[in-house]
Amino acid sequence: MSKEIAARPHGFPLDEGHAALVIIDMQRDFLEPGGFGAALGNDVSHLRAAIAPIAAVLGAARARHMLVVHTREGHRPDLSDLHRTKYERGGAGARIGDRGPMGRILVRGEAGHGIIPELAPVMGEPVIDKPGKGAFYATDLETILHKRGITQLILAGVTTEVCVHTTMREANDRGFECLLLEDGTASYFPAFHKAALDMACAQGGIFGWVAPSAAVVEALGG
Ligand code: TIU
Repeated sequence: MSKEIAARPHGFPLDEGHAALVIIDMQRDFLEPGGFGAALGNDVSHLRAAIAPIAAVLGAARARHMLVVHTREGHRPDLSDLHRTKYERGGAGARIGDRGPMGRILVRGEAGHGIIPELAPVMGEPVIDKPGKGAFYATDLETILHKRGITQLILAGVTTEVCVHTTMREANDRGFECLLLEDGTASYFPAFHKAALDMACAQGGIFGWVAPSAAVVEALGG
């Protein structure tokens, strides 16, 4: 039985038994001073606004025993899974693999690669390590979702227009229904955040739905 979540462009028919919460890249490297995001010249405080809304939905999802998946963007220590094109995106001293205050930037196993303590995964919640912006590229996420019978994704995390959007687009092409949390996603650029949300649900919901965290929490029974 589905329950409707108040959303744009129209109500989202939540099928709780087949829905998963996917929390994208809430890592110290993006959210804390001294990480990759800050090294690229960004103001990380914009991203921190998403923490409390995500925590609220996470609490409700766990209470309902929904599948919760966490992703982390990062690379092998020898950077053998890092395309040259991606490596060249950062400036000198702020490239993936460079040393920063939280260890080597976006390298698996380093402190900065970890998920922020406020949203730490618990036992049984899959953590997907992804080398790309999208969570489906070069990962086992699709297999895990199919095995659990998941058809709907509630997407949260950072940044709205980069890893969240890429993942939403990948998910769409794989047949998943996607709902973006409008206050549980964030960008270093508020204008990009707004545009990314608007374009997802324009044209009758070309990529999916957009809803505030409170509407999702309410649908999950508070
Ligand atoms: N997770 C994610 O969005 N990775 C990025 O590099 N985002 C930026 O906005 N730079």
